[in-house]
Amino acid sequence: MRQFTAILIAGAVLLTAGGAAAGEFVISQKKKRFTPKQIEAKLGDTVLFVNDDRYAYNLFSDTPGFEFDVRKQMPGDQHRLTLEKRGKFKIRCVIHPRMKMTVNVK
Ligand SMILES: [Cu+2]
Repeated sequence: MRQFTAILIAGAVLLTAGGAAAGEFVISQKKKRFTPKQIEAKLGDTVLFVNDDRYAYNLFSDTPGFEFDVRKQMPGDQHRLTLEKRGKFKIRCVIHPRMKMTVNVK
């Protein structure tokens, strides 16, 4: 019962914030692929990268102004990225050169 009340309150907070509420995108890394491969986000949204595979991954971006490197992500690891800047950038993987995805922050 206590948990149910907490959920109702959380829903009310989201409604109050309206269109400005930040959202979260979940990106799965599996079979040397990002799913989804492209997201349209807004400023303040977050992206949660989840390694759903049995192998290590290493996400990074070398798009000028958006550089980051998650370093080695072991199976099951999660990494959350907050989108603090508008623009479009690519994310790739050091270990699997064919892995690519695009993030567009509006
Ligand atoms: Cu990879």
